[in-house]
Amino acid sequence: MCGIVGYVGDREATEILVKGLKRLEYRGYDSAGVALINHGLVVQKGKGKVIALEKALKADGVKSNIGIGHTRWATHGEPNDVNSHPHLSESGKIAVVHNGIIENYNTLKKQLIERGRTFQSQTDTEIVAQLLEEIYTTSKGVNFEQAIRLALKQIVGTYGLAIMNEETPDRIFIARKGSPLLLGIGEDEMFIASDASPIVEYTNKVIYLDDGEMAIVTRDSYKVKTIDDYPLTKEVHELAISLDAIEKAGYPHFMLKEIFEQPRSIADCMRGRINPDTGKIVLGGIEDVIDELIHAKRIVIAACGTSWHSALVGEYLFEQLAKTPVEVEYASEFRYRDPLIGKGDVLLVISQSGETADTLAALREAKARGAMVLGICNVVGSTISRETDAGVFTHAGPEIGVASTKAFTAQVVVLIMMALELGQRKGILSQSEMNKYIKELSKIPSKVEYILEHTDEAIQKMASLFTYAPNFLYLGRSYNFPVALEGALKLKEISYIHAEGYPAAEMKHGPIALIDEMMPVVVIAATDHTNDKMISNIEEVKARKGRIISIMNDDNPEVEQLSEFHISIPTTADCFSPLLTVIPLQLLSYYIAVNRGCHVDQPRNLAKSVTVE
Ligand code: UD2
Ligand code: GLU
Ligand code: MG
Repeated sequence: MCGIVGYVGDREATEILVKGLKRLEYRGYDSAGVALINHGLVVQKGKGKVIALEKALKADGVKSNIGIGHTRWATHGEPNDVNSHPHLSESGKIAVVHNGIIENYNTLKKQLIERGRTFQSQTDTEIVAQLLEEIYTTSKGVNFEQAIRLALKQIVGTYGLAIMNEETPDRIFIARKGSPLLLGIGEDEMFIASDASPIVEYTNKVIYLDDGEMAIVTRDSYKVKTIDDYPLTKEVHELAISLDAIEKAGYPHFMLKEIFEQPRSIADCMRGRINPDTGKIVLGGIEDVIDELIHAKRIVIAACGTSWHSALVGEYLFEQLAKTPVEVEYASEFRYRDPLIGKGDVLLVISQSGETADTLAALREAKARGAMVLGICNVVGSTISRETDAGVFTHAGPEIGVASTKAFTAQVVVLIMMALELGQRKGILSQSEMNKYIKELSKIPSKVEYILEHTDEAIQKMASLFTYAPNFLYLGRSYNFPVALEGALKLKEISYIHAEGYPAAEMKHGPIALIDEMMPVVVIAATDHTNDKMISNIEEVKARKGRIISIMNDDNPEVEQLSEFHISIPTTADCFSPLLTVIPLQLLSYYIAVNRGCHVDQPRNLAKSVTVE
């Protein structure tokens, strides 16, 4: 999920690698490292900034004309020196850098340990180096390139890989499945990178690897083929974009990039955890505490901001699917109000960064009072993930835009998986219900993709009509009430328009007074079991001449007829609906903010992770 860079040519590789890693720093990372070949393989790596790596390399003074480098954003194993990349095979002859997640690494690791291999790290990546060496050294007549292909056949998951073997010191092997990789072609030199930012200053001729492809790269040649050994002739593209644009993968803002990343981040979050074949969900992170969770008197969820909205979705989920009572608290309030919590209770905290000060304080408070504390965090190794008794990582990849988007959907996916697993283990959900839910859950990434493809243009048009609206109202019921809050928060955060989210029926008790022909009202009418009620609420708005924008399921003629604008999205189970309905709202707030000339990625007065009380 983070950065890869590679070089082979006549120049000093360390300089190009270090510079390249610095170019990749914008993505956020926790450790960095390089592997070089000078007679044998030499690795320098560690936790912390690229500048520290640079110093260590200078001190070492290793010279080399070939190397691979990596900035890590941990998914498996905490960020520390040992877990940073490159990873070596047991003999130290093979080095690997990897972006992505090897889903079946545990099974492979067990097999390799049985064959006598010793592992150094907790990462999923190390198995690639070890498996490769195992195949290479034990299979007769298999050269290194063939060994790579055989190893890749055994690997399940996503990868962008760059590999070196000291026995073939003139070449770098790369392979891609799900994590981007490109090859930059120079004069008697070649560059490898996970995005173009590290190589744009050296060459503008690039080849983009597609999924299922690999390449063998030397200073003056490259061979691209499929991992089934079918040779390919790839188009050489010309890079003609600025560095800034490259860092954002061609998107004008990180926020938009992250919105469009959601089909991937949601799939990554579910990877290896849901199994449509067995109808089971296994969250390794809560395995040890599942009994305590099953017998919990109640779950209190504490969070701030967007995470608090996913917490509210969590309440509906746990109460419906697992019949466990839930209360949701603002972390900042919880800690100061002498809360009633103790043994037998579970406090679940949610934080993208895992560093949110109020949330951390709430967890310490609950822990001190004897509750079990669980976390849902995006950043591996963060303070909250370390101080909780157990938890689940969202694996959404680094989120850079201040307004949270992909972290929200990943949090909701984790809550869904937790509620389903708990519901099944408590005997509340039957196997056939589980099968149905899991099947539907596995379709969510493609449904999100569909929404992004089919609604983006209409939302842009709509946004231009409402750019200067001074107020917005967002209404939702049931699972989509928290989404109404989230839609309003997104708009406030990045476009500075006053917006309120409300439970649709509650509107009658106050906010309805605000409605006139100037007021845009976004109604999230995509929850089946409240559809009729929602229609009445829309009528109430319409009777007061409010301008209705509805987010509705495909084929809902009544809602469509009542709306001035409507965005149709695919149907799903009610309890999964927030994962789909929030997408158009993220886009709407984004385009309005852009039209208003706001600083989308760094809105005024806001910080990405709020580490003060
Ligand atoms: C974990 C490991 C993975 C592998 C796998 C084996 C990590 C990051 N993941 O993936 O490497 O060993 O298990 O099946 O190393 N945790 C907290 N608080 C939080 C979030 C997580 O305590 O807020 C703990 C959690 O209880 C677990 C560990 O961190 O012990 C990793 O959590 P995970 O969600 O990545 O777990 P899993 O099984 O998907
Ligand atoms: N899954 C690998 C790890 O945790 C790679 C992470 C990355 O893409 O940086 O080490
Ligand atoms: Mg409740």
